[in-house]
Amino acid sequence: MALALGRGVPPKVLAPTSTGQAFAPRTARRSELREAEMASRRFVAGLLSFALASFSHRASAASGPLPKEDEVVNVIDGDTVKLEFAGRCRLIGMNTPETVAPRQKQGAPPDCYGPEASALTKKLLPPGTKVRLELDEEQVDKYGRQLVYLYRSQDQLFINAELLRQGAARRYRVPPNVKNDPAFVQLEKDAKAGNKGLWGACSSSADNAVPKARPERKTCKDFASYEEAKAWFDKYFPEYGDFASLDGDKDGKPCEKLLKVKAK
Ligand SMILES: [Ca+2]
Ligand SMILES: [Ca+2]
Repeated sequence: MALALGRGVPPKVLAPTSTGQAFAPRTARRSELREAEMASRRFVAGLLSFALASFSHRASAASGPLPKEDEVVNVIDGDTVKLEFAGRCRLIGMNTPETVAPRQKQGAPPDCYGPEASALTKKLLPPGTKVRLELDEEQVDKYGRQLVYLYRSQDQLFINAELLRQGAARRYRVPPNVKNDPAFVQLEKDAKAGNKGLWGACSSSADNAVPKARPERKTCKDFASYEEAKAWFDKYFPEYGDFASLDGDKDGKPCEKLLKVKAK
């Protein structure tokens, strides 16, 4: 059932807009309660979509954990692609700079080389492109995204690797999904050496495209000052949103009461 569930997550539950771009911030900002609620909605939706798939002409393709072949609906950003069956897929082992992260939703510019990376993935995978999926240890992440290695069916181009080769992505190692990591290490090394893509275009000190591991939750009491709270918030917000619920009014300023303390 878990397999059918994961595969059956209908994109519309997660992405209410036609572009699907609202996904990242919405999921990232979700509180745990909201997560539970969404999980149960996904469960029902998963059941429904599984039932529907069973009657569709492509039921045979959907009988496993994921269909062997799928089709691109659209590219969401450099490392996230929406497929017809698998839904929202995060390419494993690499990370492209953000273009639709919560920070950008609040008006921040895209990260260095984000638009270029997104454009490259769109060029490699236009809507309708047939792709082959390969999995690693974990099939779904905590946001309900499928974790995949994608190969373009027409020529077996390994998309995850191609993005690294062209310097559009940084290697991003997240155990236990590391089976291609040794190859990715080498691709990143070569791209760096050749000043390809972001390696030539972005300052090497910019580490903002590599998601930080999600830390323990904090409350405003854990911070000595607003600046400290803001720094912590900004560090994790791009990847995880306001998971510690420090910014109730969603204005990008966490723990404003710390500002008042300072003013006194
Ligand atoms: Ca990214
Ligand atoms: Ca606020």
